[in-house]
Amino acid sequence: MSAIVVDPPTETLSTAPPDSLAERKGLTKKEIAADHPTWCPGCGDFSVLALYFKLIEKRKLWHEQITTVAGIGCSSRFPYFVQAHGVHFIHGRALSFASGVSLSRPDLHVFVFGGDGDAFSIGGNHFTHTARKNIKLTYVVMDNWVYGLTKKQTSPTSPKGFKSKTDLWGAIDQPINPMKQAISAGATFVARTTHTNPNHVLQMMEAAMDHDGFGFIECLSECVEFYPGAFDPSNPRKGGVFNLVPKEHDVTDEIAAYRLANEPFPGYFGVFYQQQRPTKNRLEAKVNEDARQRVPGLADWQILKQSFDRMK
Ligand SMILES: Cc1ncc(C[n+]2csc(CCOP(=O)(O)OP(=O)(O)O)c2C)c(N)n1
Ligand code: SF4
Ligand SMILES: [Mg+2]
Repeated sequence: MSAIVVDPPTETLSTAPPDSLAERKGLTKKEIAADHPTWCPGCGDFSVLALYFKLIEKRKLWHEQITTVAGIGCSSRFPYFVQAHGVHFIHGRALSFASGVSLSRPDLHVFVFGGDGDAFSIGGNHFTHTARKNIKLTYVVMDNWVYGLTKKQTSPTSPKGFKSKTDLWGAIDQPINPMKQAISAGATFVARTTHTNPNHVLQMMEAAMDHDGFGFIECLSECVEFYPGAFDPSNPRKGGVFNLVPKEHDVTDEIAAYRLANEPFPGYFGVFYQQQRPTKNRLEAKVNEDARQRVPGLADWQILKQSFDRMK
């Protein structure tokens, strides 16, 4: 049976500007910022948005080179606040939508933002499969250890004992560890940061964007309304400690990455794991190209028709 074929992705997956546009100036924050964010004053999500604007400015990304995708949640309102192509999609399905964009438009850099509930509860399944398929995109989970939008339910990252509307006497379930979850699922870039350290957030976003594959960042982002002070132990300004991943850590060592991820809160910040493995984008492009070679001269729609006819 022939493979189903879509338009041929370009060979290089790059956000570098085409030559004809090389003289164009980078976008300013004013040109990329949309509506005023509707988050509560002091919400950690403001910082992540500001650093996304900085990334776009610094790396001279233009509107037509990026897309911003999210699911549902306070953090997932993100694309509303970015003046560029983007989608506020179904709860937990941001990664499936983003995967389609990434596979069909390899010229774009796809950024996905969302919360811990969106990523690890309803979207847990999609997280696993996007990671194992190594789809080229950058996924920033703004982890506040709670469901913010729906006003304080226990999330998969809420620690035991957290009192919420769903656990009046304190959470009793073992929380998931996003770093371990990402590494074991097959993510090829796994990093951790916190909204209180802007330089570090930007550094991690740039590194994830430059990674050819699924780049995952857990960014602690405080919900000042329903979980105030959750991350104070990681904030030196609140008497906490911000420990960088030790210099001698080998990011290609999966077991060492698990060891880092196993450290008790506040743990470490930086790149835990990075590995080069072919992306689904490249593998699928090759399958499609091979299919075209087998039936030279046929348009994609004709190849598709042949495939369907054979199934009858
Ligand atoms: C199918 C479906 N189930 C439930 C909801 C209700 N809902 C909306 S956001 C959300 C949780 C959001 O939590 P999180 O992803 O952590 O984002 P935050 O608001 O904390 O940033 C839930 C349960 C929904 N919108 N759709
Ligand atoms: S409820 Fe929490 S997560 Fe949502 S905007 Fe307010 S502070 Fe941020
Ligand atoms: Mg949340």
